[in-house]
Amino acid sequence: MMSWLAALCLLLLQTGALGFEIRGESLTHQVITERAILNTTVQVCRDLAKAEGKDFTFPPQPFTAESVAVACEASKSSRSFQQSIRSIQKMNKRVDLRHAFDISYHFDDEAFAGGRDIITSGLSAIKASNQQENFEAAREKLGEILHPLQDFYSHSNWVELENKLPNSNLIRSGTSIGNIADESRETCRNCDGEDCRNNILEDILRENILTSGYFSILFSSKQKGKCSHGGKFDRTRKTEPTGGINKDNVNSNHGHLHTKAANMAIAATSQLLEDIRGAAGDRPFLQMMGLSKGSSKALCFAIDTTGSMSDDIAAVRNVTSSIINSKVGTEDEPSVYILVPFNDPDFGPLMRTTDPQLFKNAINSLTATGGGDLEEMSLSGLQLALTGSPPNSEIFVFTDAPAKDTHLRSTVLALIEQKKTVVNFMITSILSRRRRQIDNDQQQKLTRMVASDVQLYRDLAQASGGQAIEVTKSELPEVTSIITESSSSSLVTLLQAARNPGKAENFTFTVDVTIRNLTIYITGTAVTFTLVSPSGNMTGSSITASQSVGNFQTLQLKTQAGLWEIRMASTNPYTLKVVGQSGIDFLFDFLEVSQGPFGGFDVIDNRPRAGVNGSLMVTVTGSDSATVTEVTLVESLGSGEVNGSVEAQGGRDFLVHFDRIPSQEFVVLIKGQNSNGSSKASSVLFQRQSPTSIRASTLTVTADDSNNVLVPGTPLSVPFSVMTSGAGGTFNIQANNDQGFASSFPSSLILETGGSANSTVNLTAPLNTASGTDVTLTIEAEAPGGTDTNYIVLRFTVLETVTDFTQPVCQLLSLQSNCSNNCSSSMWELSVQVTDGAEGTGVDRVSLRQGNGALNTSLAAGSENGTLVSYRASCCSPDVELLVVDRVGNVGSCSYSVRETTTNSPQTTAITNTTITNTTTTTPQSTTAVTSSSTRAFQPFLFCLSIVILGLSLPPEMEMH
Ligand SMILES: *[C@@H]1O[C@H](CO)[C@@H](O)[C@H](O)[C@H]1NC(C)=O
Ligand SMILES: *[C@@H]1O[C@H](CO)[C@@H](O)[C@H](O)[C@H]1NC(C)=O
Ligand SMILES: *[C@@H]1O[C@H](CO)[C@@H](O)[C@H](O)[C@H]1NC(C)=O
Ligand SMILES: *[C@@H]1O[C@H](CO)[C@@H](O)[C@H](O)[C@H]1NC(C)=O
Ligand SMILES: [Ca+2]
Ligand SMILES: [Ca+2]
Ligand SMILES: [Ca+2]
Repeated sequence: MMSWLAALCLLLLQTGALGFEIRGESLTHQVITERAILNTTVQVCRDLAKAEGKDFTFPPQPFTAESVAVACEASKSSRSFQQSIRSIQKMNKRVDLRHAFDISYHFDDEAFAGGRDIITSGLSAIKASNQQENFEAAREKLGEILHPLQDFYSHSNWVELENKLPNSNLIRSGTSIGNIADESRETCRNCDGEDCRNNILEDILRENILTSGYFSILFSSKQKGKCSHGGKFDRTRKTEPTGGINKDNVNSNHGHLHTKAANMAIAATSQLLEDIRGAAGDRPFLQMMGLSKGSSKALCFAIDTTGSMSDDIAAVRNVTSSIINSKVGTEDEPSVYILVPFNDPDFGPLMRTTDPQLFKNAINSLTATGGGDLEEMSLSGLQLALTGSPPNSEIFVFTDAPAKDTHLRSTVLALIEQKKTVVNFMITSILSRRRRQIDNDQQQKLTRMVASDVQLYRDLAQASGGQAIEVTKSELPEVTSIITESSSSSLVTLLQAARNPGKAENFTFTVDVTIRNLTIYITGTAVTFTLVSPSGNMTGSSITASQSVGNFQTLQLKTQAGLWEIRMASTNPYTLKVVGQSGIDFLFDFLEVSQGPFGGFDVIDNRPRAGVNGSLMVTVTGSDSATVTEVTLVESLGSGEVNGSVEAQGGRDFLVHFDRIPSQEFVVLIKGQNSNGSSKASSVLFQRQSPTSIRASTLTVTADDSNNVLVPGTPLSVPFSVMTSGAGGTFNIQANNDQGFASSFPSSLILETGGSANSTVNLTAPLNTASGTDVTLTIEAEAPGGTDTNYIVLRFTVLETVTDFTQPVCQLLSLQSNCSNNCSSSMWELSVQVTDGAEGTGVDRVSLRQGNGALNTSLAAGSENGTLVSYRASCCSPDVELLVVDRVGNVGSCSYSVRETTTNSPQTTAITNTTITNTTTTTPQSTTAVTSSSTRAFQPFLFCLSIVILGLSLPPEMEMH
């Protein structure tokens, strides 16, 4: 399949421009998305500050992720905020690659109902995910639905109709989107170039009729009399009426309206975000954005709860208490606490909370029982911890037993790479195991975990940049300090290497002035080394504290900026890791030339291609002035390295090209400068390294996850394909999901050399699965001989079909006020009944959007779904806005006010006019039938073919496709 045609196609597409840029005056989907997120986030933080009686200072315009995080008192989570924005942008951009020909995703061809359906059903999934705190799933879906929402303003004539506000019914099902042109209604006249400004027919404009441009990259035919999208990709632009109406960039047919359309798209995006915020609540909304008050880090434990583990569990209790006691309320407080118990045959469920006390209780209620034979379900537990924790987390696995579920090895590796999460194993000797009734045979085996069992944990730890710490149960409390240290929000890795077998080697690393608490971790037995500080001091005087327990050594160093050296002299296997605390770190993603019609680059979500050239996007976090000067791919287990060429992309993004992606596993090492002043002398050299080891592959695994919603009880078929650029043969296939849902898939596929094969995974969620449940499916393909694997990680949201699209309504029962001129000495109060209607899902939450009085809610007696709300406030706070949310996240709002009007004479307190406003947001109700969109999906190579045959040249990327 990967024929000369595909190769030619790739070549052609390489002329496409890069995706992440801001071009000239035109605004991309990326910029529109970021601006709206920053804008809405600032509002949320301001409202929260206000509610807490704190001052709030708006950051200077234009906002940046950094400045907004600071304003939100969440400077420690600026990295995860940035990463969240990036992931939303990535999914937005991906719509142009995955759904290039689905008119509904772009509001082309007057596909208004289909477009709105994508937005509203996506919105339901986002709200359900947020309710279950599955924020990653929520972000991905958000990116996907923002694309059509934003395209509406570029591709329809909403702006030409001189609307001043976004179309808020695009986010509400069952409402009227507008007066949509009939299929037979002509909407445009011929135009060319400049005169396209006025190509929409006058009667369309006069009668306020909604239309959008027709678009096709393959066919020139379109509905008679209809406007085209226009632009070089659109073949319908040459069919009468010629020309187009898109506002994708300033040079488009309606480019003069580009800025207006883009600003409207920003406002519409803000509106949608506001709706999500209303349904989720302010704190959960910020969590979805990756912002938390304290650290951005999760505290995550996967704990073996089988019989022999009671000592270990006691140690976990201790460390948990000490972290919670010392960090709650500080900026190092974990953003979320995660616990996954595992046993045999059971594992899970995952427990996730932001409440430290609940977490303590959960750990306190763990008991050590059962487990049967020696091996336990450690990898199943770890899998759940990996999928359930935020990206870039650090997980601690406590066990004293080998894994029973070793078939999950490559799944766990895939998840480690994909989430860039660090996994540490705390392995306790099982010498003291007595509690089980076991036969003699097993008793023999129970002396100690054999080396090969431990090696699996060592390999996983090493690949993730973590440690496999092996100690006795009595030593365990001594090594738990590593948990406290690594839960510090600003932990960065300077250097990391593993050697097996060990070999004498000298490692150097640069320590910059921003680094605090420089620490070296070494694992291995009888590892000897010499440390040389920048001032030339040998081991000794630069070490402020050291500890050695089991196979694990910790050295705390006197932090001194400059070049350090550690000379390892050992021939025993070892791992070496140098960490510190600093605000400056980086994010990275491998890129590939996009297979979509618009060229550019797409982010690679799995292993990059081995042995060929490749590109990497690096983003510096925690500093607005840092630049990257050097990026190197360093083999994790050897000393080979590949240097890249670095191109600044503006902002904090750097694009790096490599002639060759190493075939051995490697880490990403960046070096750069942070100028914290104007003079060169004050610029600081720094180095950072990715903890995660990356593997490249000659296999490619792709899957069609365009339907990423699972209806309980209904099997979902997920098509996937496997390609190899190497030798053919029988490729083993595995598909594992973290929820243990039923699935079926072929155990192997046969590929020819350089060939590909397609198949499907069928996945079914049990009937009783809660809406918003997240399931992560990992599909892996293994080359013959097991030498090479690649994978794809897919996320699905379980969602019961939503039938409730209306928000709860308020009914004013009473309003009393005795407000006088001296407002501070008088009060007013009101009583409201909130209901969600007979067909509704019921009132879930009532909260204050505006007003600082006291709110009380109680279930109304005898009334179905009703909630009684009473509100009492000082007359100095005469307005109140209630936010009323139902169980599926439809958000309504009700405003009331007692305002003094027309009292000019200060003495006449008796004659006060009080206006009582009772506004409930209502939505026009109409029963527009929502029909599914017509899809014109083609294989990428097919439209490449058409480009070749038609001899189209590829223009630079459009801003809003
Ligand atoms: C910013 O957000 C607020 C509310 O979240 C919205 O009213 C306003 O229109 C947004 N500003 C822009 C420029 O979109
Ligand atoms: C827990 O900590 C307390 C004191 O902090 C100590 O006395 C106790 O031995 C510890 N227990 C374990 C199992 O680490
Ligand atoms: C490490 O450095 C020391 C001192 O410069 C040198 O004597 C030694 O040969 C080096 N070791 C290796 C393996 O390069
Ligand atoms: C560095 O470590 C010490 C002791 O481990 C701790 O007291 C201190 O708070 C740490 N410093 C920072 C900046 O976290
Ligand atoms: Ca056990
Ligand atoms: Ca067992
Ligand atoms: Ca409802």
